Amino acid sequence: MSENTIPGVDDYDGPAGGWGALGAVARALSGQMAIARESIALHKVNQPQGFDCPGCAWPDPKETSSFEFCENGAKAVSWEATAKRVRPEFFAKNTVADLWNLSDYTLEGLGRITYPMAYDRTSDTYRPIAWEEAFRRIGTALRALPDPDMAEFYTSGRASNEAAFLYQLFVREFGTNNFPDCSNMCHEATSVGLPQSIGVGKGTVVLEDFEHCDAIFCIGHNPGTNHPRMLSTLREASLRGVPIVVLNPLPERGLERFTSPQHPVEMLTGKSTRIASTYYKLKIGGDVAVLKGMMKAVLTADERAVAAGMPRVIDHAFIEAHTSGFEALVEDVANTSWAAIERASGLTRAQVEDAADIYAKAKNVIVCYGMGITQHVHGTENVQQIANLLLLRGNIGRRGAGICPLRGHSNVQGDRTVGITEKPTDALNDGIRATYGFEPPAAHGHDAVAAVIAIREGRSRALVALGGNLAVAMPDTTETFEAMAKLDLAVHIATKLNRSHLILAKESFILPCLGRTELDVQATGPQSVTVEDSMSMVHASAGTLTPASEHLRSEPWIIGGIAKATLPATRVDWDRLVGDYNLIRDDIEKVFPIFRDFNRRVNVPGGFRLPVAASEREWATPDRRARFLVAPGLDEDPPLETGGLMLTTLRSHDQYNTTIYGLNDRYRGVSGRRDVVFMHANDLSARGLKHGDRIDIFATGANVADGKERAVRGFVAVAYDIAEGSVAMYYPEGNALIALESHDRRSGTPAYKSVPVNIEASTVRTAAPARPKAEHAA
Ligand SMILES: Nc1nc2c(c(=O)[nH]1)N[C@H]1C(S)=C(S)[C@@H](COP(=O)(O)OP(=O)(O)OC[C@H]3O[C@@H](n4cnc5c(=O)[nH]c(N)nc54)[C@H](O)[C@@H]3O)O[C@H]1N2
Ligand SMILES: Nc1nc2c(c(=O)[nH]1)N[C@H]1C(S)=C(S)[C@@H](COP(=O)(O)OP(=O)(O)OC[C@H]3O[C@@H](n4cnc5c(=O)[nH]c(N)nc54)[C@H](O)[C@@H]3O)O[C@H]1N2
Ligand SMILES: [Mo]
Repeated sequence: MSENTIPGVDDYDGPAGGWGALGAVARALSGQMAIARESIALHKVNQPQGFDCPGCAWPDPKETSSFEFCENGAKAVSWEATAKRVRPEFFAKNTVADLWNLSDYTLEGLGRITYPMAYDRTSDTYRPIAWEEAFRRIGTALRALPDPDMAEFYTSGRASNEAAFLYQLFVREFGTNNFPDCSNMCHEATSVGLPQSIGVGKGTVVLEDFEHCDAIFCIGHNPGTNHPRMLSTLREASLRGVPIVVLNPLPERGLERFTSPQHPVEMLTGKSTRIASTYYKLKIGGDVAVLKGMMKAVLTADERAVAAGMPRVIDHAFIEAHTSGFEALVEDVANTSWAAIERASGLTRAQVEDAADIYAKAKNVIVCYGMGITQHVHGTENVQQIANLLLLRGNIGRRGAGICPLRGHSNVQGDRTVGITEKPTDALNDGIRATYGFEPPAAHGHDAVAAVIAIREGRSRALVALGGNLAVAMPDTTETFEAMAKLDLAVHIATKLNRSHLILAKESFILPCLGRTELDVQATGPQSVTVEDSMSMVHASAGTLTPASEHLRSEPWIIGGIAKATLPATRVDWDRLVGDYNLIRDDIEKVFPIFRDFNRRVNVPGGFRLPVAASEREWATPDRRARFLVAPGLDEDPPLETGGLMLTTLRSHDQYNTTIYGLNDRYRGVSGRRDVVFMHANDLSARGLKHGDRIDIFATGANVADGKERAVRGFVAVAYDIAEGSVAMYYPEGNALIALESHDRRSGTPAYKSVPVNIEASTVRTAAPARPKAEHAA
């Protein structure tokens, strides 16, 4: 780092985990939680009788394991179980115009919403409203739409299977498949790409496979922050001597070394375990080049082995018996030059060959990946190149081997399984018709990008959001905010206040719900819900804490209320289902036969695994084979302009998506601020800039193809050990740079991780997003 100093920016020398993590938990708890609630809450996380951690979707170790320590899990729990409240009296004293001026961090930090609220235009405040009155007005507004396809029904992936199932049932009976979903911004490239490759859009490994693998590749994910319990798994593998190869443009501490708070000796001696055996800092968007380069090296080694009469390097028997498309892949890889691979990846041929060598020498390989792979213009192709690499040596459908997408929200995968999809299959619609006797809509609906564009163009007039913070999570902050301000109806089912709630429709409602940590009592008594983790394990979750307010209702209850008020002739007995979630599970089983014997199996500790055909080497593809799929070319994204840089947007250690827990990013050495841009020293000096300078960032290429300027200004340049030509800043601060149209062509996943930019010395000092033209505000 250069000699200049920036307040709040320093080098972080420690490992991931360790005492720093314990200290951070203590601070999170003392800042947010009442002591009485805290002691109960943390001990019930991911326990057989407790609630599923609302943090990430990494699976739990063993059926009856003891509580696994996790700093960011503790933050997620304490953030929900906070003692702070935002009450009707607070809303009465603060106009929406005032609230807009608070930061995202402050807004959510106000605490749990306690009462249903409706916007009142005369006073520019949210006012309390009785539940039944809110439902009546929402039902009237939805029924007033000329066409059900003019409403959008968003889901954020924290919703339980039971809530999500009722939600899709209501929306389909209402008559639309407009299901924008947080998954559309996240692993949609997986959901679209993997079914074409291996017949299923989910990971093929289970946790136990990590005990039997001989090499792990971690591509484009940051487990120290986003899936911290995964570090225990990686630590065990490292201690077994398993090579762990990382491909990431940034040096992420959690992937370098880890001190396990579970292991007293490491804690007391200050020792840490190395995680990555090799760390390749590739260029942003260089993944296809590295993956093709590795395949090229493997295929070359195989040719040599054949010529020398040695055992083959590829698994030829598997390829013959189980796959199609191999010849086309060989041809594509042969046509890809090493010069092109080096240029696009930023790595040398020798480095790529070394990675390939580790891959080829390991009998069983697991490849893990996250948003660094999916959130690109060619996200789907990226995912498919990973599948190609694994298939070359039969690394799918075998113990200790497979593909491992790290899912986002704790139940995003489950929500999709129980019907949150804009493209219903015939089987789904048949199941609904047979179970409920109404005709579900067949026409495909909107995903997240299509939904916001429809709202922008006035084709959609209503938004119902089951959780989340859609306006802030989406690209193009300015346009998305302006679009949302045109709605006739906005309904937010939420636990905490966020900026999406402050973008006003003609009628706006905030409906506060129970969180996963809280006791949910319905007509037949306390209820449990179910969730599905990244490895297709389904298990129960039952809240134990006293609800934050007596006026809160569960998500299923709220959905039932809206459904009854919207659909006077409904075919669904909402009260019966809401009164006993076992009956919802019985219905899930009727519509989705894979949930066979659901209520019994979910009560077994640890739950059960949903079938993943590819794990058994059954390929649900058109030709019943796993398919090598060729992606032409190497440049994931349009080439940069001369002097341009490629920007990626990422999460700090103190955030959960748009929820900002704090202003620190400990492992990257940042404290008390988020207005930073990480840059290579050479990229700074090439622009006459130095560490600490204020800079403005201008989108180029595809993100300004419509002729509009997209820029964020007044950020601070931080010299960082990032790949040259690549720069990084936090999400959502960077979202204003990305056009809604800049997304993966095949899956619609926004290209949040490949944003071509120019960077210049700053001319201004503010960075806050502007309030949209408030059409419906006072
Ligand atoms: N505490 C916490 N936990 C979370 C979340 C959270 O915000 N906070 N969010 C949840 C959700 S919804 C999700 S989707 C997951 C997200 O989990 P991750 O996928 O880990 O999320 P990101 O922070 O977006 O970081 C992705 C990583 O990709 C790297 N990267 C960026 N561009 C590229 C590239 O072009 N190639 C490669 N190879 N790498 C690249 C970045 O340096 C970063 O290390 O975590 C979930 N868990
Ligand atoms: N630039 C950039 N943008 C991104 C990303 C990126 O990497 N870069 N990542 C994308 C990804 S992967 C995702 S998943 C999306 C996330 O998009 P979302 O899922 O829409 O966003 P969150 O920030 O997770 O939503 C937070 C809000 O959820 C509500 N909430 C919390 N718990 C509950 C609950 O139990 N029930 C209900 N009903 N509400 C609850 C609270 O009101 C809180 O304010 O963002 C995407 N946006
Ligand atoms: Mo996500």
